[in-house]
Amino acid sequence: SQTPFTQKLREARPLLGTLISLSAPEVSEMLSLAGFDWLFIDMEHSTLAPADVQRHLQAIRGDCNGLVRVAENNPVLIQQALDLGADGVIIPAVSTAQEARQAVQWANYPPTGNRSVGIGRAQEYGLTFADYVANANDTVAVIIQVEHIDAVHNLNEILAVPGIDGVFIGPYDLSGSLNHLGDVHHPDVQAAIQTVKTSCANRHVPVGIFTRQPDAIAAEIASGTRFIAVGTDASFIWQSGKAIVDRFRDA
Ligand code: 3PY
Repeated sequence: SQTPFTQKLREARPLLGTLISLSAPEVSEMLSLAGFDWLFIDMEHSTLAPADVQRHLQAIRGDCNGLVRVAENNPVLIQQALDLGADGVIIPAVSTAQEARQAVQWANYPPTGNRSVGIGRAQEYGLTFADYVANANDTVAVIIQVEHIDAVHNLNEILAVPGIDGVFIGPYDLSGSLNHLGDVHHPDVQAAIQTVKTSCANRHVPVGIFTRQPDAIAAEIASGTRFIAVGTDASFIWQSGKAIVDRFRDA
């Protein structure tokens, strides 16, 4: 079984992941075999249904964590992703302390929270129910996404909410909220990102980020980013295919 993502976040090693958007479980099997530390399985912007996500989680090999981004901050979606056996949930667009508190509550069993009790893959269909319930509040990662300028303004209150295991910056939505949609290198967007990184560092909250650029990984690690999602499964396929087609055309 995998080292809990919450434990990996406490260690010093930076964690490299990528976005999973395609439904074939072989995609997660291949990328975990390739050595990614974690996979960002996306239910917000993909066709992935719960059964697809479960197959991805079942296909992961080695010490790679499967984290599921739910479609929205919602108790049913969070408990469902966790019952499928996700090592953690990524909650999109958390912009207030109240929203952060709700996410933490919905992802944790009583008495910490009010996650509903189910018997699914996470509990080995009931075989290890008691063990899972006893440990889930410690092992399940609750990652909130900071991806709106309102969240940056409310960050100190958000980070004061107990039970947040990490903050994942969404540069693209953040750029949209600053009226620079897609221009993640715009100084306003970069300044907001730096504010988030500094506040998280001050509070010892691990920070993660999405980037489309493999060249950006070294600088992210140097600046203290603890978990990085680089590119998407789909982008790996079309970029490799297009590079071959372009070489053929140029030949
Ligand atoms: C964003 O950049 O907005 C994202 O959510 C990417 O994960």
